[in-house]
Amino acid sequence: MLSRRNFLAGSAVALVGATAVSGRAQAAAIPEAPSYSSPSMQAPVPPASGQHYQPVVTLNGWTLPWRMNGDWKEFHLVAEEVEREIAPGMIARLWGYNGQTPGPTIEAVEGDKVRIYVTNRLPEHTSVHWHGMLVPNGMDGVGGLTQPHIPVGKTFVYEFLLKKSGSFMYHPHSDEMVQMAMGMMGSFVIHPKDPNFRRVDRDFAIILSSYRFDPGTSLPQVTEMTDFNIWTFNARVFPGIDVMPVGLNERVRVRVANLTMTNHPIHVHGHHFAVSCTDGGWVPESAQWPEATVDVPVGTVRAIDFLADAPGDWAFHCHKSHHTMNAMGHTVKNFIGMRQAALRQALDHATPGAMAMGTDGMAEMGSMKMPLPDNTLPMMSGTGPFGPIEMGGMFTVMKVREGLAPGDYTDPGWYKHPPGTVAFAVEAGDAGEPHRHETKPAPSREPPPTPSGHEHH
Ligand SMILES: [Cu+2]
Repeated sequence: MLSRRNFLAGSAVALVGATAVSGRAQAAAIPEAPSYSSPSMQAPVPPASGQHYQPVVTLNGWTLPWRMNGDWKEFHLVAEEVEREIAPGMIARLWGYNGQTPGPTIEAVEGDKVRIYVTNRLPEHTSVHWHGMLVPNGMDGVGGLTQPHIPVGKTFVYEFLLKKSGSFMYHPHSDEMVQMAMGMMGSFVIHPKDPNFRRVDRDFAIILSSYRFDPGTSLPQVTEMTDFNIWTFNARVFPGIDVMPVGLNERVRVRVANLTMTNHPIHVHGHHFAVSCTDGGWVPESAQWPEATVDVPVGTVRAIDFLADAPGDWAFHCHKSHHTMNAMGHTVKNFIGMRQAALRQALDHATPGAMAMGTDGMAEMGSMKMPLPDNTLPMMSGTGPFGPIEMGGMFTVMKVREGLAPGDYTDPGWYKHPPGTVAFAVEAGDAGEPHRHETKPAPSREPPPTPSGHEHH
């Protein structure tokens, strides 16, 4: 298996090779291609020059640095093999850009002229399509239709004016089924020219991607059409997904882009929101309506805006309940309600030593420590202040807190509920008004260290 060290050494060699063949003058003109190998969240990057904007935060991701060359904003994407930690305990061998999948978020401003270099270090040709963006036809990135595919080892340049602000994506339009199933995608955010237009205090970017991994393997099945088993926010699953820390009464935007092969109803607890923007542009305020769940169809972006006016730890997740699970067998028989003794007897007869499980539901999976094949995640995991959180996949927590400093994205820990505000057990014999047996977090359960560490870079 390719080790990280060998892989990096290999990339460096490839870079030297690529620049050597493209000629000295051109090599000097190509901007550096930054690389990021960590799945931890990079703090938002305010623009170093030019028009100010509120930068986006990519959960478990980062933003691509750029340089000015005359009046062109220049970026350099490198399509290449990457290793992605899906969550602690599982490394996937995927394809992406500049060291990660999803690729870095590209941020620019309406009216910018952008020049995007794309170097192909994949084992096959590729191209980049700027999804939802209004570009000249020859810059649309459809291999064979609007440009030749970018051959292995070559660098192509895309140049266009950013006509409209909004929430977009980039992904290949070459061998699309394979390249997207291998993780090639990224967010592209164009900020409005007027920094006060629909301004928010926190702006999160999430791309939904899905994979089919057979147990114990690190390469996804790229020909899978429907039976995916790893459902991700930015190629991470719960409990490996960054939390979303939000200051009380801040205005929040979450941009959700879907490059899976099915729709995802994204549900936010404790708040009502409106869809402010799609990959077709801004939704006029007069055309918005309140929502608690928004369906994000395949190949679209939905940006939701809301006021975070309720303190607490609020679940933020896909509402398809099998998308908040990690890899599991889908042919498991339903034993709910079956009498254990009869079941055990039958099982002992058929498969001596087998475990009878699931007669009361599958919640026990949340705390069960079963031996797993290497490089495979439990179906559900993660522990909260009150016990196991029986989730995996597309699930994270929005942590709304009073007094959170602007720009602070460190995990504030678990919410401390005001006394008397947590659901509680009643006891037999309680008469009239139920006696309030205060529910306390389990004392032994400290908030676990944040899986991704939330390093600031
Ligand atoms: Cu879903």
